[in-house]
Amino acid sequence: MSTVASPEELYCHNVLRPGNTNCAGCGMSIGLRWLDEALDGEKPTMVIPACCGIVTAGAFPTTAYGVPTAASTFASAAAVASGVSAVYALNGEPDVVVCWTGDGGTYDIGVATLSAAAERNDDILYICYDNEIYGNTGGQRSSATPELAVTSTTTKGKSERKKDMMAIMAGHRIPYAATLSVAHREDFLRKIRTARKTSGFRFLLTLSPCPTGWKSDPEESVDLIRHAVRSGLFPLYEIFDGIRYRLNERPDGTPVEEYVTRQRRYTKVPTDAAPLKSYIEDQWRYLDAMAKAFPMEGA
Ligand SMILES: Cc1ncc(C[n+]2csc(CCOP(=O)(O)OP(=O)(O)O)c2C)c(N)n1
Ligand code: SF4
Repeated sequence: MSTVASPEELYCHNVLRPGNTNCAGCGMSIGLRWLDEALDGEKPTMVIPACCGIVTAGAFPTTAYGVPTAASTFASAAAVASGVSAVYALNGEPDVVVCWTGDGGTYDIGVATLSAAAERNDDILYICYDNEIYGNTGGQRSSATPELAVTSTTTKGKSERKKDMMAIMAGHRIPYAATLSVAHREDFLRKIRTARKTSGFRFLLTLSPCPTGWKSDPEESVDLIRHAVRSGLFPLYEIFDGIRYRLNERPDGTPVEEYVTRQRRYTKVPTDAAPLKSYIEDQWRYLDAMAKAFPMEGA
């Protein structure tokens, strides 16, 4: 029996197929493949606004997406996903509708319809791949860009802190929200499966390495995210019903410098990276307080 995958196996059933336009080391490539894996054979319907994620498909008439995919404007992505989900429900066709968007589409341009869909608790799995810039248009700052990072519009390093999108989504009291790391495979798959089993609005946020915008080496992408988690810069946690917290990993003392010095977007960072350290401290004080006051049972 041949061990070579047939063209059908290779090209027809995957969310993301070979031949896509992602840069080497792009976090989306891992995220989309793990999304596929965690859905255990179920084919999602994707809704993707005008970010790198829709360029990924390639030029018409071909497409690198192996599942039904709708391209939307930024402002309408969550609304389009709500509509698709409602039609599936009306037709009695069970389906998972995934809204796959960058941070520009999530934190900034699409936040109105995102908020509306979350407030209505529409049955959508919303996944933000957060590369902390507007990657597709040359790496401008977004409200997800961290303090100190150099972008094409913050040439001396950003002055403001990263927006806390998880807290904003928790404020909508949605059934499930979680952060995901492309360096923590089992945790990533588990959270997608938890989200899949939950009905209503689900929000997942994954820090998505972008060698082009972060000015990092493609082969370091996964390691960078591992350092972001270990240093406490990108905490892994879950929020149930907008109130009950489960913290999945604690900082292990890895200095945040190990993360920033490998990315040339941080070349203007002062050598001690003090603002990022105080951001980490504040973030963990907040998360620890929430998890203590409102623990998730079994956490
Ligand atoms: C309303 C609107 N504003 C601006 C643009 C131009 N634009 C196209 S892609 C893009 C960047 C989007 O960034 P993000 O959502 O973070 O995704 P990424 O490109 O990083 O994958 C922008 C600003 C647009 N298409 N529509
Ligand atoms: S610019 Fe960044 S997010 Fe866009 S495809 Fe390249 S690595 Fe991925």
